[in-house]
Amino acid sequence: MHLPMEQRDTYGKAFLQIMNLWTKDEAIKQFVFNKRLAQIATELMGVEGVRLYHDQALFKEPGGGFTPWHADQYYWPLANDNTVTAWIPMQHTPLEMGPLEFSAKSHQLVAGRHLKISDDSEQFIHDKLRLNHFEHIVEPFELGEVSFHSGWIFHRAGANTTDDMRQVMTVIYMDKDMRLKAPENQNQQNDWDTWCPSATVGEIINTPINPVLYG
Ligand SMILES: O=C(O)CCC(=O)C(=O)O
Repeated sequence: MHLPMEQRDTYGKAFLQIMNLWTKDEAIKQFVFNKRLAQIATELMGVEGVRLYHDQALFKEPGGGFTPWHADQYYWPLANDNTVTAWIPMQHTPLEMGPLEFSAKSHQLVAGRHLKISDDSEQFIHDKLRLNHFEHIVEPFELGEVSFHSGWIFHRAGANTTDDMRQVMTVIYMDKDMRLKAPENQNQQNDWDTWCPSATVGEIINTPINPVLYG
């Protein structure tokens, strides 16, 4: 995280990440455990309730690079598709700052799901999305707007060409009945070890760091 920009790879240039801040700070815990956001996540997925998978603060530095096309659920050892991330910018985020961009309805596309965030994912997914004529949505965010995206939707972000840090808080929700699946890649193994280490494959992820936030 402390390497100069020019020595980092594309993923490292995209943002600095700090995770599970709710375990370190009471004010952030109140924010992450906010029932209104958790209710919206629950209703969007049409489930009975949601649990926390983890939170994540993302800082795209001044001069920070683009976030390559990817789908989040590639990283997650989760048995069903009922996952959603609330992406919450902490400032007005104009196009020059690299707001989150989406490919509308691209959760229907399976090609590209096997790729981690990289130059390869940027190119491969870009080409597939163009070929299939998915609509590319890029809009600035006002302070106070919150974006929700499902785990298999393809998304990216542009570079931050401003002199200000793009600060974003995210909360990742999952179905409260979500079960752990056997990891299918090393990143999913790492996620299991980090975000729900005491969960058991095939069982509901009911651990102390995955509390039910709604329902
Ligand atoms: O903020 C970004 O640049 C990317 C965020 C992202 O991919 C996510 O929250 O799933």
